Amino acid sequence: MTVQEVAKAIISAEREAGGLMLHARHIMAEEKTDPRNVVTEYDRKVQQHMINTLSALIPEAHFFCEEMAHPDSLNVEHVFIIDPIDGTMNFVHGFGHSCISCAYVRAGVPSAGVVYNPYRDEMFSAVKGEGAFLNGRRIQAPDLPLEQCVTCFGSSPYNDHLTDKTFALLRKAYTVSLDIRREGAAALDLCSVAAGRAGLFYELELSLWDYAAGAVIAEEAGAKCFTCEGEALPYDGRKSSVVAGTPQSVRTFLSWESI
Ligand code: LIP
Repeated sequence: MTVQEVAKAIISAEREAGGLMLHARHIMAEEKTDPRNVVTEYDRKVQQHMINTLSALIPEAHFFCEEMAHPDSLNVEHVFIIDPIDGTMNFVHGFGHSCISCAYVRAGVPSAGVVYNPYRDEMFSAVKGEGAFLNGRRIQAPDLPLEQCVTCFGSSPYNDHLTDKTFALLRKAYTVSLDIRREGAAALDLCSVAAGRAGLFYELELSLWDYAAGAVIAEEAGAKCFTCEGEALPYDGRKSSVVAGTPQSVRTFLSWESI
């Protein structure tokens, strides 16, 4: 089974599962840890569809998914890292800006990423070393300075202790860049960077399933992705900060972090 074949299977599974989101009715938010951290029956339905489909493809694969009580271990040959609905708050409130995110890690190497926004029928995909695509057309993150870019950010709503720093950074970004956006789905923010829609994205704490696929896509599009301390993004299951963007914009952001 080649990585390309796995990526095609993920694309197909996400497109099928996207129908569950589009046809959702009476969406009821269930509180997980606090009112800002919610899940719905559709998160679980999408997750189960992805697991059923991909485990039929690779029976021995492990799954590291947001709505699993105990995600599988990551230290095996084949791992799928899935956020079944990234942007759940948007989904619950009808914003029409959420996605299904799935990364494929083979022998510890993030090898493919697929992010599907069913509301816009936008399928972002990448296989390591083969570039990034939107609906099959190549996408590229232009190396522009932040002054010529829009900044996306995430507010880390589950982590009040990060609020002051998040908005201090936002003040700097707003002063330098063309404008700011908080769109509510980290995976789609990373794809906006890959597509050249945004030149910078940051969020001070995300789970692996939030960024695993989008980071592969952004890097294959020529963007740079690091932790907000300028280190390589972890794929060991830890939560992490994320900054992604054009090389120039990321250098600007990281200079702020050092202040
Ligand atoms: C969300 C992220 C968002 C972040 C939220 C949450 P979820 O993912 O996409 O950027 O700010 O805290 O992590 O919970 O909707 O899958």
